Amino acid sequence: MRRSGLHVSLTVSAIVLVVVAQAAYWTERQQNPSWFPYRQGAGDMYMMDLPIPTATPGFMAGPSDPLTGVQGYWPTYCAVGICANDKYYVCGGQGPNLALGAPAGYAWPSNSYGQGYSYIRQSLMSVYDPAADTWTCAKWDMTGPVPYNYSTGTGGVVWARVGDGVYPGAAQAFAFDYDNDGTEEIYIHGGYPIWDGWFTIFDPDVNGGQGAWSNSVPAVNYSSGYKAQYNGGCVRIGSNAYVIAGSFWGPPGLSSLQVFDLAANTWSVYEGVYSTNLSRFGAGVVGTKVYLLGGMERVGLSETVSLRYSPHVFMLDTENLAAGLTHVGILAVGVEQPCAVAWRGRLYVVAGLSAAGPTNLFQVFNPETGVTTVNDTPLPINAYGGSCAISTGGTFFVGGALRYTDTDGTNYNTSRAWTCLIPEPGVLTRALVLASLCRGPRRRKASP
Ligand SMILES: [Ca+2]
Ligand SMILES: [Ca+2]
Repeated sequence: MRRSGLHVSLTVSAIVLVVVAQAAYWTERQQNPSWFPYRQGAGDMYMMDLPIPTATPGFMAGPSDPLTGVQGYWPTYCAVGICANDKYYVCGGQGPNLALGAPAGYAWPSNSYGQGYSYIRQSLMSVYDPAADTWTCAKWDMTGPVPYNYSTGTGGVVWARVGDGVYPGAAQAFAFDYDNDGTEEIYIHGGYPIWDGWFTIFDPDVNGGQGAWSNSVPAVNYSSGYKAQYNGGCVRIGSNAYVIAGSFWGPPGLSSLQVFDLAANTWSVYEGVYSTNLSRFGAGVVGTKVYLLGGMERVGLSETVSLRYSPHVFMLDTENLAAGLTHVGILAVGVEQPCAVAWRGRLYVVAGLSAAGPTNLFQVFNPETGVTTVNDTPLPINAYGGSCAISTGGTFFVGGALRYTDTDGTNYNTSRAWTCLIPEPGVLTRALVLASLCRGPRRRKASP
């Protein structure tokens, strides 16, 4: 029998929590200017000879407007997000391209070499300073951070290598002070199409503060010959990096694993840690356990998709690698390419592509119970493929690069970015109410 007094008390508490959450939970930050290291002109192979378009009409009116601008603004998605050195780094990703559809009124141009905007692999390097609310971004003239995966052409002109750039997804990077100089290096594993499966490493405090890139030794081949990875997971525990699942990683149809010893610069290979290949999931670490949340599941040599928008949560116990991946729970709503982080024993999963389209859900998975709850604090837009990271103090960064579907049905990349403070476990959460979970896409107001 329910006691009416208790019932009233709980209801009032819930209302108060909702009001607090909705009023001040997500703070929108400056948008990532996402300068892309192309220069207008036609004098060099691969140089863009058309204005850089953007997939977010109306955002950057003026010099960087896609119809009148000359260079620069280039929102991506599936880029990595890393918190390090009190900054938030956003790197790589997919730029706007033909395969993803064109916004109404825009057509994707390509350069006179038949390359460029129709390409699915582009890269960027942007650094956000949360204290100043400012970004610095890679540029073709090399006045910003050194671009990721760049080439230098005639006259020292810099651009991303056509066909390079990566979309590793948000779950394939971490920070680690490798040389113990007090500055964390950024490690990005694999990405498409880095077939050697190595780590690309950014050391931010060299080269006059513009940083420099290097590579680890390549990964070790699996029996299939594969050793690259994208849309997979990569986390660090101590001085070991665990690189797991994803596409083009290990024998087809299986989830495999490699462990990279950061100190010894050596790889260890574990084939077939799960009978299905997982990709497009979120990943996080609690203690010595790695969690993979949501994503896509594939089986067999042909990599047949067996499950889109997986609700499954898998766990890898790094103290018992032989046990492989264990199914430990489900999400409230299955999503691919969510923004996922771990903090103080919980896994936080924001947004993602669900069967009903992009969501703004804020799901919280408790590995102690295997139960997922949903915060009453949705991201302000429905999105997926977003960069994300969490600071040591519990500030959750989402965006700077992400994708959403607008009310016209078009997919847009956007560089909008938000932060929130992760709530303590058990606070600001409520039981799952299915009817209210998936909200329809919203049209974002054009910026003035
Ligand atoms: Ca360092
Ligand atoms: Ca350094």
